[in-house]
Amino acid sequence: MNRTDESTAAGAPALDYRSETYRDAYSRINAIVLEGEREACANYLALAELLPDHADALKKLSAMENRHFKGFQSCARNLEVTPDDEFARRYFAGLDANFQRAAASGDIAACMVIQALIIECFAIAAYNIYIPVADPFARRVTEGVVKDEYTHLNFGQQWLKDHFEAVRPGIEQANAQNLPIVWRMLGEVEDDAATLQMDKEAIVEDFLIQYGEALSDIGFTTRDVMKMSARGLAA
Ligand code: Y39
Ligand code: FE
Ligand code: FE
Ligand code: FE
Repeated sequence: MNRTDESTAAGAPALDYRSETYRDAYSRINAIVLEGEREACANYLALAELLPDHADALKKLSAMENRHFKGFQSCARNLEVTPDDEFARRYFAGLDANFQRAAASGDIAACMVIQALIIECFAIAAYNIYIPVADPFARRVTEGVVKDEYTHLNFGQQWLKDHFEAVRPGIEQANAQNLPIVWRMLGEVEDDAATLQMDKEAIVEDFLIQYGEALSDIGFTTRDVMKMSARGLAA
C-alpha cells in the first residue's frame, strides 16, 4: 500500500470534503437524509393521530426529526452542496407509499415497523458508519442526531412489544414487504456511500444488529429474527 501521511489509520486515502467528487456524492446522500428526516417528521405526526394516548410523546419525536432536518441542512450549507431533492423523493417513494397506505388503513403495526423499526435502524446504521468519516462539522451534528434515533427505535420497539400477541402477524407481513425495499435502497447508493468512505457491508452489519436486537426484545425467537432479517437480503 502506498500510504502517505495524509492517509487514515485504516489506509484509506484522506477525504477531500471540498472536492467535486465528494460534494457530488454528498448532494445525493445528504438529500436522502433530508428526505428521510422530513418524512420521519410527518410519519410521527400521522402516528400521533392514530394513537391519541401517545400523541404527546409522538409529537415530541416528530419535533426531534424536524431538528435533525435542520441540522443536516446546515451540513450541506457548510460544504456548499445543493441537495438533489428530486433524487431523494424518488429514492424514498416505495417506503413512503407503503407507510401512507398503512396509515390510511389504520394499520398502526405496519406504520411502526416501517418508520420506528426499519427506517430508524437504517438511520442508526448509516449515521454510525458516517460519524468516523464525516467532516468535523457534520460529525458533531450526526453524533447528536444518532442518540435521538435510538430513542425513536426504542419507542416503536416498546409499543410493538406491549402489543406483541395481537400485532405479530402484522409485523411479519410489514417486514416481508418493506425489508427488501431497504436492501435495494442501500444497493442504489452503494457507490456514492463509498465515495464518502461509508462501506455498504458495514451499514448492513450495523442494521442487522440493531434490527435483530429490536425484534428479539419485541418477542421474536432467534430463529424468527434470522428468517425475518434475511428477507430480500441476497436479492
Ligand atoms: O428517523 C429518521 O430520522 C430517519 C429518517 C432518517 C433516515 C435517513 C436515511 C439515511 C440513509 C442514508 C443512506 C446512506 C448510505
Ligand atoms: Fe431523525
Ligand atoms: Fe428518527
Ligand atoms: Fe436497544
